[in-house]
Amino acid sequence: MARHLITSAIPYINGIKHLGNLVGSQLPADLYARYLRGRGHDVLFLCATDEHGTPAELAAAKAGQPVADYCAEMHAVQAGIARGFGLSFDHFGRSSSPQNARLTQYFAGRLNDQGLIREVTEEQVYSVTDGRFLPDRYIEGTCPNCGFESARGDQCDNCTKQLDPTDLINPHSTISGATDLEVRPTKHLYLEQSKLKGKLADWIDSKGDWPILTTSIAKKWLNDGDGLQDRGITRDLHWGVPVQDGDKPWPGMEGKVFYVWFDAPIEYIACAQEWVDAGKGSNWESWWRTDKGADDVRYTQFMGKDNVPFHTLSFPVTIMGADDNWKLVDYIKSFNYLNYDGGQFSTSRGRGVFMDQALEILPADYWRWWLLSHAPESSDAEFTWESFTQDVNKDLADVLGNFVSRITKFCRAKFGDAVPAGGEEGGAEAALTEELTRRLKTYESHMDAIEVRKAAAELRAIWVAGNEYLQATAPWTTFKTDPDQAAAQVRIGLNLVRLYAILSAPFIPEAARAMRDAMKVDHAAWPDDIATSLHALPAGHAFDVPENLFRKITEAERDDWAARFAGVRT
Ligand code: B3M
Ligand code: ZN
Repeated sequence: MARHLITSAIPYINGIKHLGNLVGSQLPADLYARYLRGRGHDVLFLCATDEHGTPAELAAAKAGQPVADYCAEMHAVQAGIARGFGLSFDHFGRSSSPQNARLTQYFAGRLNDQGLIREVTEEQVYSVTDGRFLPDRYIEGTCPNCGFESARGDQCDNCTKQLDPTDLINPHSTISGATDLEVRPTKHLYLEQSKLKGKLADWIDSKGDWPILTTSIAKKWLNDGDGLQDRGITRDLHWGVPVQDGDKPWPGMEGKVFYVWFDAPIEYIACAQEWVDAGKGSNWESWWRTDKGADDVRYTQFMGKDNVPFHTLSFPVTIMGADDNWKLVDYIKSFNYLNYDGGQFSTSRGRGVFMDQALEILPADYWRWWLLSHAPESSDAEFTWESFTQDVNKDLADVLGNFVSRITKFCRAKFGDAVPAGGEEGGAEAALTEELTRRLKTYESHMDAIEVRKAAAELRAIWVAGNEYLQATAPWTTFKTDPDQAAAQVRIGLNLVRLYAILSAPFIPEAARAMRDAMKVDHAAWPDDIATSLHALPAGHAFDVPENLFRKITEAERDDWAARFAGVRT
């Protein structure tokens, strides 16, 4: 038994994630966590909401709520949707937790002690009416390039020109509309990442087994000049972790907070502490500190490609720079983008299917299966209603669902509601055993390597093998001449249902649970050996015929949903 720490990139608090976000981090992380638990390993799987920063403040203001209330509400919403998708986090934490505030302040203090923090005075726009410095995106005015009247301080949405707030004509605060803006000096803390460049490069070079997507992005940012510049880790905002040097005030930094990307990854650690404080576990340090037992932990992170630079450079700098026995990540699984029906999913434009909407129209397993079996690993992938309908109907309804219902119904009709006795096995069973033995090994090796699409394809092949066995042996025909032999075939078929329940659980946990319940299996360990597991349910073992596991999506539904989600979410 090994110990596995798994984290998924923590979703921003402002709004509900779309299916592209889901398949790029939380869902494959859940697949891996469920698989490792299934194989008997000790797993700690953590995720949280990323609650600080300008986007949270803006969203709360738009909702007319105090930001803390907004975050508490949205956290509950996201937690509910995560449960709906069967995401089996051991804890779903919050980056606004007191644990994260203390740890973030601790890391900043520690990095300062190590000589890795420098104070920098910058010029920034200050709003006299609002009584605060304004981040670039809180400032709007007329674009000097195209004349668009609501250009933001960082960019014009009309002509896409990158702007500096001081470029804007007639600038005003988007918080109050105030125009009494001034440029004032303000002090910030910079993390001197450049000092750790060599160490970081050696570390990344040592990760030859990482996905190319991960290492290529890391190396690009590390070597292309811009990547490892020293980085401001504080902001003039109210909402965030107050800047402190450990538990002491930081002179000159009063009223400032840490930058959201500084405290968000630290939440991976704080989340383990929250997990313990919530009474769900003990000794979080044994997962996170190499001097306290985390030496034998394998730590895997999941994320979309846009999050790779922060996880391969900035966060490791925090961990390495603190030089205090914190655990570095062992493996980073990153994903390309999932596109939506000829374009991109877009949160800001509300384009595509969002997690709450998906669950309103179909159970989680339908989505889980399609998304994971089309995970954007080697390149971007595309969701289309055509592909979704076709694959769900074929893989889940025709192949798996039909197998389960056919064998259980046939047994009940001819032999009753228990595994039948009698008959002998022959060549067909030996061939099936041989094929499944081989396929199980392949399935396991893809899962161990987190090759999500390949694992899905192998699982599908395992389902198909059962169907082909049933097709070839045809117990309904055998029964007419040799009921005993038909009994042996049905016995194998029922045992396949049990086996499928175990092997499919990481992908489609609800259906797997329904299969296990129908087979009345309480404890189902991962199979060591196919021959044994095809005889796990003995003659006389009672079972139920399950409700249809999967229904087919109709053409009318497909067209209806395609039209409903073609526009913009309201
Ligand atoms: N919240 C961005 C995202 O949701 C960011 C990830 C933080 S991971 C520490 O994609
Ligand atoms: Zn413009």
